[in-house]
Amino acid sequence: MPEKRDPSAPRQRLFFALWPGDDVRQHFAAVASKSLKRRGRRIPPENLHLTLAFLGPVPPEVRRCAEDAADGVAASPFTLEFNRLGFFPRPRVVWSGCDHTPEALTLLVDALRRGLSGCGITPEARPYRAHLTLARKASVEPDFGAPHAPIHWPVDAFHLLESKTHSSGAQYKILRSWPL
Ligand code: 2AM
Repeated sequence: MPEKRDPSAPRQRLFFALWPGDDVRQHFAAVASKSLKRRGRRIPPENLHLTLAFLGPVPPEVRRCAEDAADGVAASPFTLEFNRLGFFPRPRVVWSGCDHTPEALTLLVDALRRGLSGCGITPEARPYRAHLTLARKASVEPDFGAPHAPIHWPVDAFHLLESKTHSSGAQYKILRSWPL
């Protein structure tokens, strides 16, 4: 468990994620441009990411605990193949996903979830579904889905990110990175 809390300490909104390089990012942006046109609020290309585990707004001692947990994660590099669009109706999110989830990704997410539960963060109960959000507040048929040109993303690191919300939208900052 994290050390004792200082209730006046400022909180940071944190999450672990995979962060694409520029070329992969441009491929996702191209898929979004081609497939979504005016559907929903597109994620700006520079913000595209794959969330692994969401911590929410946490105080400094929970951030330290999460970083210690990540230090203890041993995971292998892997390559993701994104090849289809899908839709989550409740948050109205259009995403790109993979037909096949590499075991190394599942093991990485499980290890992070286990580590975070030791920091007092309730782990997400649902099985992990790798999805890279392309647009929010989209209006499409609930069963919307379509294949897209495959995007190969070789993954050799994961990251801790801070999210800040401004009137102009979300701003993400990589705080720390861990090689796989
Ligand atoms: P998603 O778009 O892949 O679903 C940073 O805010 C990221 O954390 C978001 O892009 C979102 O990932 C995820 N996220 C935000 N709020 C969340 C919540 N309440 N539960 C789980 N994940 C959340």
